[in-house]
Amino acid sequence: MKTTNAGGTVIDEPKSREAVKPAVHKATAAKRATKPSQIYVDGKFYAEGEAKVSVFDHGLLYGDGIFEGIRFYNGRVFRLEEHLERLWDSARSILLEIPMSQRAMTEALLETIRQNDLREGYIRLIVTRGVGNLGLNPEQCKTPSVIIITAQIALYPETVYRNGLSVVTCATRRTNPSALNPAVKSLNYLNNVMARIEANLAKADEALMLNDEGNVAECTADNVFIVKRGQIFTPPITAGALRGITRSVVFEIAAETGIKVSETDITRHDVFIADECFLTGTAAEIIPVVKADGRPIGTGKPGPITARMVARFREMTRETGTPIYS
Ligand code: PXG
Repeated sequence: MKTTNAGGTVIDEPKSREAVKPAVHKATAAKRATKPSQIYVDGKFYAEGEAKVSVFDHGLLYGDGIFEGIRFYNGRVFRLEEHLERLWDSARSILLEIPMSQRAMTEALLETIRQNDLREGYIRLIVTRGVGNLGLNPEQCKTPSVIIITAQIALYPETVYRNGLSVVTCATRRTNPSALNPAVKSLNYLNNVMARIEANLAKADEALMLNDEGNVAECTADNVFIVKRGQIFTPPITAGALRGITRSVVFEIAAETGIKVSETDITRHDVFIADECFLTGTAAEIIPVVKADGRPIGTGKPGPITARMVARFREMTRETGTPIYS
């Protein structure tokens, strides 16, 4: 999937086989030609060509910073509070002081969407360690930078939700939590990028990442779920998974529907013998997986529990969230 901001910048999402082409909206393309995207940098808005960070920002030099990917639907930001909570948790973990309150951040986010006149889309919220010198010591960096970028998001075509994705297990292990905890949504995504490259080389849609124990951690930008005999299983955060916001929505939908969810270690074998498998993430939403390492999962088609999750998730995204324009 690709997201394109109003000026045409493309952000690659879990990429897919050739049949999976991003939906490009013509009206959006026309608008793009006339109005460049407005990007928030430290309290001011800049046209995208003018929005810049210093080459001495430690976000660039060391990946020292944090981010969130957030979606808005139908004029409302989905799960904004949860995203901000997670951002603040990431910041605390790496001793980064976000230079504004959560309330002010909410206003900055909403104002960025308003400046871009959008009702549906994607927000990339970034907090970098800020400008320092060429040494890695963060004490050099006096003021963190806050950047907010909005993008038009192209959903996977409906066929992907109907036909599902393929995954391959990659050799690149998910970062050991004692080295860098994957629960911190940091700007250091090289671990995930290396896994993504493996998926690309294998011509798969996504990479299944294992932890040092050989258990499933997650995919490169999505949490993993399997369904077996009517129950749902997903790796615990301690297995090296991000505490995904979409993941937590799946827990809610399952509770509503009376389906049991267990956070438990999952092996590749469990994935191979699952009745269903799906991935969750802000960009991908809830997306079925029908093949793992060449083995069809279940019937080789998206299963009924996955379909139910997708349908209810879509309802929730339409009906709930922080209003942008009122
Ligand atoms: N695992 C990882 C490693 C992630 O980065 C998820 C799971 C899913 O979490 P949410 O909260 O989105 O349900 C993520 C999501 C994007 C993007 O453009 C998102 C992520 C990383 C890179 C790109 O949405 N994080």
